[in-house]
Amino acid sequence: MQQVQTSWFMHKDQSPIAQDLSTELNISPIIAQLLVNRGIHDLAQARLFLYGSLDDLHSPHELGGMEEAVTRIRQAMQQGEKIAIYGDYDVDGVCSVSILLDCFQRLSYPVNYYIPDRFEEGYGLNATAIQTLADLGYTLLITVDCGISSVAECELARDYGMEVIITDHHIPPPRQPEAIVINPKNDDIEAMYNLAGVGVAFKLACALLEDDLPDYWQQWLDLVALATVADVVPLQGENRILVKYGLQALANSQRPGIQALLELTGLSGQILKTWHIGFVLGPRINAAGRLDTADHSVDLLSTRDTKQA
Ligand SMILES: [Mn+2]
Repeated sequence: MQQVQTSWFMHKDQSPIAQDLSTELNISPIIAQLLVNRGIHDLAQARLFLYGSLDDLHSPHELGGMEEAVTRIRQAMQQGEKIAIYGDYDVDGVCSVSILLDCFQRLSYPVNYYIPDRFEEGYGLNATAIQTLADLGYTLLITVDCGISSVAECELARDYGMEVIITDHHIPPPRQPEAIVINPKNDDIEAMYNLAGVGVAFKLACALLEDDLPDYWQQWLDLVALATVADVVPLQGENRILVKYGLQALANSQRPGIQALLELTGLSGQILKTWHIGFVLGPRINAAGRLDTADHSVDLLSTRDTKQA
């Protein structure tokens, strides 16, 4: 049998911070040093990294634009306006759409969604889609996972009498669209800075449902984990917590579409890791938008019918 030839080179001197972490948290000096090597420099940060729980999630209202967005959506619902969710064809986009669709369903308010065609239209808001939605009488557009660069398209929407709420996580351009914008990259809250598109849509959905069904948000954790991992955002801050709990939620998901997907991939009853999302589940959800239309993936994640799933 071949001998393993790996050598480990350790940082010789443990920094005083690492020693503190090791004593205070009762963890091995090696783990403490690893935390320090990864930029974790105080007890609170280390505790959150190792033991962060759902109670540590920030209120959605800490995100800029949230109040305005919630007020505008409630107004639209009171006035019976037609609302469309404008998504994207990747895992982040379809999970975001599915969460908001479910949220509005809980609120008993009918909404529709639009996902551009990957080949014909490409990513993000486009003029033809906006015109189509305006012609259909939509007056409020809520983007997920896109929109932060769509200055001209938002102007066009305005010309058509449509208001746009942008929820996005991409880095904003110097000039942002004239719209209600929720994007953690605009805020200075470290824990939420790296949220994926789904994290931002999730926060909006939490805020919309907090009066009627304050605990319902836990049912979205499976989709949040799925899209957060598939979108390859850093698993730090809230992402780490959302994925930690979301992976368990995914394995135990009551969503017929997730159950069907787990069964098909031989993952039913297994402990799920991020690898399973990145290389087994994610690509299958992405495939719909690459081969035909991402609507199939939204249907899969939204259906309550086992047969259809
Ligand atoms: Mn994304």
